[in-house]
Amino acid sequence: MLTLTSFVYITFMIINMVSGRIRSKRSEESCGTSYVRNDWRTLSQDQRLDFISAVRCLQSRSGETSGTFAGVKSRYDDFVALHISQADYIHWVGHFLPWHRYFLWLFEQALRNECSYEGSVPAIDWTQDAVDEASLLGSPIFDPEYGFGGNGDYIEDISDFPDEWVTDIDIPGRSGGGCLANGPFAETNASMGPGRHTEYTPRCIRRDFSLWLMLRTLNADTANFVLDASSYFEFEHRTEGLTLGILGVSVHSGGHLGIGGMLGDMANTWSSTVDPIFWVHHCAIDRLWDIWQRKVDWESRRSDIGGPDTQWAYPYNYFGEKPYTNVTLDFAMNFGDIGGMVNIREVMDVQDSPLCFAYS
Ligand SMILES: *[C@@H]1O[C@H](CO)[C@@H](O)[C@H](O)[C@H]1NC(C)=O
Ligand SMILES: *[C@@H]1O[C@H](CO)[C@@H](O)[C@H](O)[C@H]1NC(C)=O
Ligand SMILES: [Cu+2]
Repeated sequence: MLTLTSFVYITFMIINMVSGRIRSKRSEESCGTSYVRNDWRTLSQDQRLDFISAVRCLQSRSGETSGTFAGVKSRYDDFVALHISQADYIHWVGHFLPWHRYFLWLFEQALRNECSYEGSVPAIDWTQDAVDEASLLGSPIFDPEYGFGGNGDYIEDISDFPDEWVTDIDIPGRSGGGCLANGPFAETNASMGPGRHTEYTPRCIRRDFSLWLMLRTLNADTANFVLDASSYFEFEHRTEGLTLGILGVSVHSGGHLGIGGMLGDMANTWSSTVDPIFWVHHCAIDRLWDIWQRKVDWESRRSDIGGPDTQWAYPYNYFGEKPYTNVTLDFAMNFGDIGGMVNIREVMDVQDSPLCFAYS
């Protein structure tokens, strides 16, 4: 039976929900400390070095999941192993963006809580770099001293590399392939990969730039095409790519394959996280989603979600039809031993609890 009190209360709740007051009230209460994720370009040299030191700190602390993944030698590797183990379930699916949003946040929390880092994961607005080759190569992100270093040395003949090392589509304009030649991670070994391996296989981090691909996919036109999507379903589709081949590469794969080329780690679907530039690129992608959400009609976009729960199902049915359902806000995402299960609903608003940050 509906008592008068509960009727009044429910009516009050509905009015509040419609006016959006409950959520904003909740976020004021639950976001005790919020922080801002800034663009790499706007950080001071000290702030850039702080981020790099924090990453190195995670790489020097002991991991928590080596019981499950033998290759885990550091706290950083916990995140690498989680991404490898989930990779077949979190790409080319509707929850691609929410999963990576929360993944980035977990990594950021580890930097802040375990390595005394006071900043955030930085973003990068690639559209400012992807204007010509000189701007790309000169991007502060690739700086050897205050950035992540640049390309690997050029390896012309890649025929001796095992299949699992090599990107499965041809990347025109590749120009590297060797171990990182400079930068703070040139001496750092990846513990796992390439690919699905989670046993210990120490090896250098490689990059194999294709400036051609970066210029094509990270420019303002591509970003605007993605941001012009009229639904989350379309936004996510445009972010991951409308077709599987090189011509369909969009903002997400563009950063991965443009930096990783044929031999580089960033190009690897499973183990790309071994290259710390992963975090900045994914932050750029997450920032685009946040911009899209807030650009028009925030009230509906903060709860707009969709896309298949299963990899390679419609609209990513490149290999034939697969049964699927579209994800909803109640879809549970898997963060393994690091983060447990988290519903998409929890990560729809970066400024609300539990995330509590904003993009500048
Ligand atoms: C990196 O890996 C290589 C290849 O396995 C190995 O020879 C080298 O000693 C490792 N370096 C470090 C610092 O672990
Ligand atoms: C999933 O969502 C898309 C876009 O709204 C729609 O075209 C498709 O029919 C939906 N699929 C299912 C199984 O409901
Ligand atoms: Cu990923």
